[in-house]
Amino acid sequence: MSSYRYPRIRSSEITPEEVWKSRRQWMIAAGAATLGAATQAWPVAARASTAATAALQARPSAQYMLMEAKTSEKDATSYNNFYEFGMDKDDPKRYADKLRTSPWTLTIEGEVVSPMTFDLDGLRKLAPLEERIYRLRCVEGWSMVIPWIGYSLSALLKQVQPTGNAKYVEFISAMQPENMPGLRGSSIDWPYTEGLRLDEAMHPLTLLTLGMYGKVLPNQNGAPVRLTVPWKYGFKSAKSIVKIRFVEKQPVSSWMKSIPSEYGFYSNVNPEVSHPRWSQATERRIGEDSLFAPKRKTLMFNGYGQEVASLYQGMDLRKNF
Ligand SMILES: Nc1nc2c(c(=O)[nH]1)N[C@H]1C(S)=C(S)[C@@H](COP(=O)(O)O)O[C@H]1N2
Ligand SMILES: [Mo]
Repeated sequence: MSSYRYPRIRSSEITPEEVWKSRRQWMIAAGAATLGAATQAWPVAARASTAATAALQARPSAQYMLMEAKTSEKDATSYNNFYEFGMDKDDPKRYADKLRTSPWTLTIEGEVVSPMTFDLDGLRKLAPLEERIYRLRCVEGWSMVIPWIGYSLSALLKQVQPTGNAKYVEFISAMQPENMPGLRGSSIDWPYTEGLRLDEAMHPLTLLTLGMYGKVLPNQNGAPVRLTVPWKYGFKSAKSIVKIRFVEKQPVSSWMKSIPSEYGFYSNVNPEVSHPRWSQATERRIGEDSLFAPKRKTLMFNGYGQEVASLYQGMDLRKNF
């Protein structure tokens, strides 16, 4: 634990942004217009309060601040993969407001001495929240640079004391059939499931993510709690997690189950090993979509080789893709 103290919180930071914005607009309107026009502004504010994302305080990480232009918040929250809400990039933004994020519990079980269940408040208070800027690289060939908020997953995992049999960690996303139109599709064996080797899960880069862009996670980005594993393809970063299970055998992820020829367990970003449908040599940075924007070269381990290459020493990464 550090001795970092949270700055005093201003009211603008604990009020959902849209509410204080529209409240400010209402005050401006009230000053300028008739009372009738002003009262009409209230229902709008009330509606916004349910969907708005509240500010979340975090200290900038000393170690993990990528010096690259950030993707705009608008792009990062409107171009998403969250198949529970549909296959198109704009489906998550359109439909994920239905996701029920409160109450939320995350249960940690399996090969552990003491299984535990956390609510959101417990998760937020478990360790100091940090802002970390990470690259996110989707296997489809695009990437973003996002300021995430959270703390190393290891801080959470240590609480339950893994047994000697724990070799892998499995992550299971929420299933809310009444709220997730995508669950009716059979492309994926629901619930969305991912996995990491124990040392990958305990690596300090692996982020238990509770927010982004200074706010709590928007639903379309995996509210209220997701994973961010920046040296692996984006699909390893499971959204809206409800269960973490320590296991002895290598888990079979949803993607491995549905298309075993295309998806392996490791899924490290590797420009030298192409996916059957997509070369992984280059990537398109979201927001740089002009005809003249040069494609970027994809970096081994998405640029995190210095931190993680040693985890794979002696492994054939063509076989273990
Ligand atoms: N539960 C769940 N998690 C998921 C997905 C999903 O469909 N369902 N999509 C994955 C994929 S393919 C990517 S690229 C990232 C996208 O994260 P973002 O929308 O926050 O950029 O989330 C990953 N996590
Ligand atoms: Mo992805």
